[in-house]
Amino acid sequence: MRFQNLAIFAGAFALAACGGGENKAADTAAAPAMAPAADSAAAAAPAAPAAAGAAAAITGTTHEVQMIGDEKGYRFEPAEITVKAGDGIKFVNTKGGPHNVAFDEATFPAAAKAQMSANMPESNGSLSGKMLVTDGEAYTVSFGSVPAGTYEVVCTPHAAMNMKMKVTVQ
Ligand SMILES: [Cu+2]
Repeated sequence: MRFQNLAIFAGAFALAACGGGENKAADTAAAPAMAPAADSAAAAAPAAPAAAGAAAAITGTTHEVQMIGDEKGYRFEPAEITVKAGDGIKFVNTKGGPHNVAFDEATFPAAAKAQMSANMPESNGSLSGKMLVTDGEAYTVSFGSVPAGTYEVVCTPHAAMNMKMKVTVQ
């Protein structure tokens, strides 16, 4: 486009040089209309907040998952875990935080979001837990009343570094 405008300008100049005509209009008329990016609409639509519900307590085993960032990269250890409904997972910021625990809103079953959110302390109706900043800080999530399924978990600050895991509830 820039090259084309230059060509038009050069042409106009050439005409002006030999004919002395009025050619100023050409270059403004040729300016392309820039369409604004249509990304504001998507950002403006908020996710529907989950209805407030009561947390379902842990009635089974509490498993532990480490959240680690070091020279080997960012990861959950283990990266896959299977629990029973009623079990809990204690996520520990072992190293390299801040880390957090966020279930994938896009793939989490809609009918179970409210319960999952209620089972996540300080999630404010979302499926994202608070940031764990201090080494050793833990965040415990109950899988009470959560339906069977495999759920994707991501650490929001390190999503781009593939810090993800899967939790299967039996
Ligand atoms: Cu992380």
